[in-house]
Amino acid sequence: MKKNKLWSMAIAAILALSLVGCGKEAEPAKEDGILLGVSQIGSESAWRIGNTRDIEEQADRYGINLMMENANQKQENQIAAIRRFIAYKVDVIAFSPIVEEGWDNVLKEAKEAGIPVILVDRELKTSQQGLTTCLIGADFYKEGVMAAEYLIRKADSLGLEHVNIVEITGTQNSTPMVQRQAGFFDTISEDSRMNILESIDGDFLKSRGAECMRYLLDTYGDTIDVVYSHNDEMTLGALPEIEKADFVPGQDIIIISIDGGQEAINVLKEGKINCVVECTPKLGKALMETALKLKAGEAVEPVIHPEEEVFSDEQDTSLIAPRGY
Ligand code: GYE
Repeated sequence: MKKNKLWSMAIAAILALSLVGCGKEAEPAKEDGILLGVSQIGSESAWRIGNTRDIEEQADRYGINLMMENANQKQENQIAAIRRFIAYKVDVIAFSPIVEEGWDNVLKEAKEAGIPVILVDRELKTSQQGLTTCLIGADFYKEGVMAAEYLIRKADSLGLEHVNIVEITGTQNSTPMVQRQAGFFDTISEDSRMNILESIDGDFLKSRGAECMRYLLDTYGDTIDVVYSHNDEMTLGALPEIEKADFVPGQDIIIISIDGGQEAINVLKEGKINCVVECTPKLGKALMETALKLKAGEAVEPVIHPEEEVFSDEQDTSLIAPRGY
């Protein structure tokens, strides 16, 4: 990072500190002088943008000074950001690892510098224990299970005898990709009607969702009964391709998505998506509370999973409250 950027952040931090206490009384109590470095993956989805906004809002509420960097979907940018946080001597580091492997060196550097690291949203694998303190994020395995359980109920209600599924997955080797697939596969493997035609990497991106869907339609045509997509963005990319191929999404093909952003919920209400498993991006409050505890030297919960639900055509979708992301 350029020096002048560091200086402007330092000035912003000082300004933020001097403003604490001047404004209207806010709850929770604002803490003095905590600096939290957050490396965000990128801006690939409404989920991610909502997550970034929530972290910024909650840092503000708690009076925590935030250094937030966007890695534009690149692991090397995340590693470089964490190194800058260490050089800057932040109190706590938080990040959402884009993939699970490849973090050992930078995490050892944080440990040597005595800076605790919180995992937000996604997990990682390390060669030694104790390089991170805790995980604040969704139970992705359970999301996969909930998606499959919906499909089994849907197949029952339609009286289907054989169900051909295509899966558009999130970023290879990312925790939500691995666990959403595992939860779904483990659950459908108990139902002999279920058959996976192909799983294909859509990288959590809308453009890739469209490309994958074009390929899947070209390859499997009208044998596709179900699209299981690991996030709303890829689903929203796939739907127009299904329509262009003269199929009616939600009727000819059962569509199952994950995240529950407003745009996907609107499409669920129109009937073109059948089921959306919620994954909340609102992890900021738990993140701030955990960062404060770590700074105070207190013990923290090793895993915090938010509660999540399923939205589907089994319910009155007009009652779904605005989602906020
Ligand atoms: O589902 C997807 C995002 O890690 C839970 O990443 C997150 C996933 C989310 O880009 O939309």
